[in-house]
Amino acid sequence: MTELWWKSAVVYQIYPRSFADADGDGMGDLQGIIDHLDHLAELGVDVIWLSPIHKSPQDDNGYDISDYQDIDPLFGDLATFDALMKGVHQRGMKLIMDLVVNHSSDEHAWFQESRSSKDNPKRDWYWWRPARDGMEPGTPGAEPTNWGAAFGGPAWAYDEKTGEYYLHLFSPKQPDLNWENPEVRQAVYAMMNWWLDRGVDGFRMDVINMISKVLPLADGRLTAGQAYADGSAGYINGPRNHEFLHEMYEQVFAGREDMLTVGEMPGVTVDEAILFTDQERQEVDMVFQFDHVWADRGGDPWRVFPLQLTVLKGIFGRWQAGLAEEGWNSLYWNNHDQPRVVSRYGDDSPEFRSASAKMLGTVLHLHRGTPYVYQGEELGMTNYPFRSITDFRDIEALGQFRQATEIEGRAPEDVLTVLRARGRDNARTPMQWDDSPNGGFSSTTPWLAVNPNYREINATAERANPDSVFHYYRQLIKLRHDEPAVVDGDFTMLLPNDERLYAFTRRLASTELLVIGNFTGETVRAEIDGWEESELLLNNLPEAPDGLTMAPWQAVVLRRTR
Ligand code: TEU
Repeated sequence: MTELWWKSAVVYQIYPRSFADADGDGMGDLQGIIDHLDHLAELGVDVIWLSPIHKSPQDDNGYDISDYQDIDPLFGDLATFDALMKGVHQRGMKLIMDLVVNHSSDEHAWFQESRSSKDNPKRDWYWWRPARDGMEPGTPGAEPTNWGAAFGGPAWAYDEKTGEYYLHLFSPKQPDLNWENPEVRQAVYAMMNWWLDRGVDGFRMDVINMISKVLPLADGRLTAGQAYADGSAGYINGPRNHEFLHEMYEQVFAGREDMLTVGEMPGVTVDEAILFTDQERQEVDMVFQFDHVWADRGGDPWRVFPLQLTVLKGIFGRWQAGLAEEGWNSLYWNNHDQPRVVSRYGDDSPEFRSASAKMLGTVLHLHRGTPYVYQGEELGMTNYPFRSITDFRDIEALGQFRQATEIEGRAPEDVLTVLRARGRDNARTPMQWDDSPNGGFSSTTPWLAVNPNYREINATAERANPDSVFHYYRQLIKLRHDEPAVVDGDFTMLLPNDERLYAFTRRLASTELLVIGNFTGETVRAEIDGWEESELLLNNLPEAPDGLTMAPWQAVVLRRTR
């Protein structure tokens, strides 16, 4: 059982740029993290995942790496990294790194060589292709395929030096590595072993279900009104994805103990996830799926639909059932790419912010799987009140805004409405530590504005208040550590057609837990029998519940034995 320690663990994600600025340049850094390790130890989390801190031109805030084996000077150096790792381990926690190897930065030495000439030995380390047959290289529409890039524009950049295009599924400064080439894979595995030998405990693998492309690369389907095609059929879960991850396991993780690997996989299906996470197949321990964070977007990327609770329950129900026997779920509401969940699926008004943040935490953490807490979630941090596009810093928001308004002709105000609700900068505003200027994040103006609500919502205030979101998250994390049914119990969804209440049971041997969360601002009675004699383990409101009648945004966890 020792290799499955992560089933009872809770992971905390740090976005270093926005966590804590120790050197006063407006940007978070490694020393800032060291200074706040006790906050995380007190919260009780088991693992810290660091978003990229490697050397990078910061085109996509570090998801564009120019040296995989060095620290960006913005964040510190390797000595400070080692000190951080030591501090984490001393507190009984583990540290996992981000692994961004679907693509590198265009400033990485590998790409510099690759682009230098057609016969360079590293030419084939990236995806180079000539212009479309019969078209003038470098002219609109001459790209080798019609795919769009995630941050706007085509997925191919023309390079005059050699007269060919290179593939970039994200920004032009993030060329895709060619995993078909065994030298690329060996270089990646060597780099991973170097970090593990240094003492890190595993990896979160960025878009790792995009590393295998379908050959030959071919046009995708064009949708009316969109400038570029969705090429995802050509790169999501390609034919060699499982093979590559198993090879990585053999060359990096085999023989190492107590590692944690989690693959970020946009568009992954339940059936695929079972294969990726079945321990016997030796690929990864768990995946990040996206269904529940895409539940409010429908088919049109430029519309926001109100959440339908039955849809959300359908999604979680399928994932819980699908990975019940083989494989394992990860559980998250938030990360550095998602808006703040209390603003998205809860109610961030002063009246209900705290209750709804706790309710959302309860429902998530009581599922079967490993929960992830994103920095500030434990404080109930909210979305930012963006006024205009100039308030955004994210390459995705800026790129998509440009494409939607300038090329696709959408109304700027409509596009802004969606970016306000869903933009990634909502998650990236600086951590709110106290009520001093800049929220205690930095002594100077931060790279991205602090949410003006930092005077009310901050770590110091949360820690001082026993009824806070912070102390409630401590209880949730402790419950996972103490109650085996939270970790290993089976899962049964109740009231699947109810649009207001989220309810389920977890059962392990003679212990059964009942979890109910009210997703509305109204009082709702749960029609569930047989829990009169149960014990109340958790309740997110100061008042005791009235039987199974749930007050606005109330959540309870009950336990019975039979
Ligand atoms: O994100 C992958 C991804 O699919 C994103 O495009 C995400 O779905 C989208 O931004 C949501 O709006 C990973 C990283 O988490 C992200 O920060 C990087 O920008 C991206 O890969 C490229 O490395």
